[in-house]
Amino acid sequence: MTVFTTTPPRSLDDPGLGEEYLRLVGDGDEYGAVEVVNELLENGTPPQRVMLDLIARTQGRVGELWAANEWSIAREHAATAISERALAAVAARSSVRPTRGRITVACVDGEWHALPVRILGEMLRLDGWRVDFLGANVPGTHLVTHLHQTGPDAVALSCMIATRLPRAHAAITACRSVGVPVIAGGRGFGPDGRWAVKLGTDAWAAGAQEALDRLNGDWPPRIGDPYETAFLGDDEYTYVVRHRGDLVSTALVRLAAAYPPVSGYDQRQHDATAEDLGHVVDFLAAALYVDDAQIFTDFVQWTSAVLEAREVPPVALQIGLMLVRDQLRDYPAAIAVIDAGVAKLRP
Ligand code: B12
Repeated sequence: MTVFTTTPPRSLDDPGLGEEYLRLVGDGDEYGAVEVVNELLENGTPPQRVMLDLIARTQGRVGELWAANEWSIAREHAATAISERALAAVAARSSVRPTRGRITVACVDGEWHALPVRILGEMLRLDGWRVDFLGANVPGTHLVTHLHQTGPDAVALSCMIATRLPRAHAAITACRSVGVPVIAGGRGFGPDGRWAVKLGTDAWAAGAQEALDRLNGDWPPRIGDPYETAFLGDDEYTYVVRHRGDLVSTALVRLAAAYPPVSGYDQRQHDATAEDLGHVVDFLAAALYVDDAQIFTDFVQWTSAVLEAREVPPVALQIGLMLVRDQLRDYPAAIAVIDAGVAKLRP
């Protein structure tokens, strides 16, 4: 007698599915990852859940593994490419005729995290919106040209890195000036979207589902005077931005004397150090722009953890911060922000 055994269909509620899917994207197994997605959809799993509870959640794990130095940048890139394929597979199998209105979905200038906002775009499409997806790194002027050409009901603007906030502000003001309300999202706008409010957005949402809820509520909002929130930043912000190159290069030159291990760095380590010092100045500028040291203290805590995972001790970051600080003696707000950052470092 032949006994047939059938494996039960996969479900998002399977405790091991998240790990299995992470393993597939981590192994670069595009075929396997897409197969899981297709199977879930065939079994009746809502596409929204596949996007949020599988693809988005896995990307979060990918970020943690990269930050902990367990996965290389290349492995993260490969995994993200597979997530994009998986997302395309979801989109290909679920089509909804637009009934709600038209929305432009874009990342702010200099923002390369296109996948989070792509997920938002697909969620909006499934909710009946006609979506114009502009992707990563959209300069404000081009965004406004697009608004003139398409006349959307809203702009959904993503900022995942707080250093892009000044550019986000310019884009938000420009969109509102031409009468198009802006909903903002992404971790760059801060906890509870607190910096989005400062930049004058009409709405903020933590995630794609929250954005749908907000847009299905009392939308469109009445756009107030866009110029009421159009001006932020002061002399200190302007000084730091204008002297970014000098601040970084001077700190780099002085670093060899202040932190001797640097003299043994290879080219790759030198480049990474220069990039890190660039981030120090960029996050400092963003903190000055919105007048909130938390942007900088969050950055210091995060960078210190990332560096420690790569065996760079907190004292190296501390020295880097002090070398930038030494060049800003006449700028009390900048000094206060850097001091708040230094205070967050483990002794
Ligand atoms: C993939 C990835 C990249 C890729 C992006 C490729 C792509 N096509 O997207 C690349 C390699 C380009 C990249 C670059 C960098 N990255 Co990166 N990246 C990631 C990673 C691993 C996944 C991003 C993702 O897809 N997340 C999945 C989505 C679904 O997550 P989500 O945030 O929950 O998404 C929801 C919300 O954000 C919200 N949302 C997003 N946008 C919007 C917009 C609106 C209008 C609304 C309403 C909602 C909304 O809705 C989404 C869906 O629910 C994250 C880790 C993470 N936890 O996200 C790091 C991460 C975001 N990156 C990080 C960093 C630091 C960087 C770099 C600075 C690294 C470097 N040293 O160069 C650069 C910055 C580049 C730039 N200027 O933009 C950090 C940010 C830390 C911080 N301080 O905030 C993270 C958190 C990694 C980590 N654990 O440390 N990155």
